[in-house]
Amino acid sequence: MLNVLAPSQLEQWRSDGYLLLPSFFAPEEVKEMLDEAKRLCDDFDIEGHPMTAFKTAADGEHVGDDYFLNSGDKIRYFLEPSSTSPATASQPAKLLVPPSQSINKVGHALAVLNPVFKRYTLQNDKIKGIAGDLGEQEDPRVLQSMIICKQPRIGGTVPCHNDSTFLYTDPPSAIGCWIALEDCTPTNGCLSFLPGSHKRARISSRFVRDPSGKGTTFIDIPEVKKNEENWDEMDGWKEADCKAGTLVLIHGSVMHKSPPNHSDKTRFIYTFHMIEGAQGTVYDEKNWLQPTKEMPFPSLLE
Ligand SMILES: O=C(O)CCC(=O)C(=O)O
Repeated sequence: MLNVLAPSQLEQWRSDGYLLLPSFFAPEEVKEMLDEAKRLCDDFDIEGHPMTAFKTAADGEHVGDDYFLNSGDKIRYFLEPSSTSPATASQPAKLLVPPSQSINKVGHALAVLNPVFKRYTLQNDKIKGIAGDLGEQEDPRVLQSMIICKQPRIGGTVPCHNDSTFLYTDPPSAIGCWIALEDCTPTNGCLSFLPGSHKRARISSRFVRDPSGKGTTFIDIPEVKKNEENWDEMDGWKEADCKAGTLVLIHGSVMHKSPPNHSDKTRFIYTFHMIEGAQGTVYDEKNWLQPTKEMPFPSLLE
């Protein structure tokens, strides 16, 4: 397997819980992914779409309809909440911007179903090398692969969170691979991290399918929640501005977030996650995202 990470980079990863790898992908590789991301957005047909917006806790409620819950083995489009007029009793929600500019994200099985993104994920020797070098997962399985658009002027906040809240395994094992397809700055909504928080943060809450059978909900883990620190308000947050082509590795417990995009520039990225698939680690059956019989989470190193 390709050796990609230097010992100093591994040390930084372990200490900070995230790692920026500038120029991980060459400009022509980034262009291929960005062109494909833009093509997917241009192909978006709003006709028949359920107007599912990617809402988070910052918007008052988290997305959770069937269109979202059944997207793990498909390529589906989720709208930016402020790209639509609110639905009323007499009027359905309507798009306020052209369809291609209304999209918050496209997911969640690009790594399997889209040949371009598959090439930069499951079929990519450098990505396999990263998983090998990190050495944290014996049998990394890829899930939740998606494009996040952060559209100019309307791209919303991603509130402070860690990823194992959303992709819980016992023990926690999620790692995010986040690839900048365009330059990311504080103005167009780059990521920020609280370095080292992965060492102190425990999973205090879980994003799950609602036990009632409809929608999603957060369930707190009371003994952790009651002692939880206010991560968002802490000193020490660092902005992770980066150039197109940078790969950002994100530990499943590290606290991170991104601000809205008030600029005139897009901020397209491609991201996927890996979880431990080897025996001894259990992917939780309550998680919002579930593998299907037709599409189990694919193994990266097979
Ligand atoms: O791209 C963003 O702004 C947020 C992404 C994120 O939080 C994640 O991939 O966990």
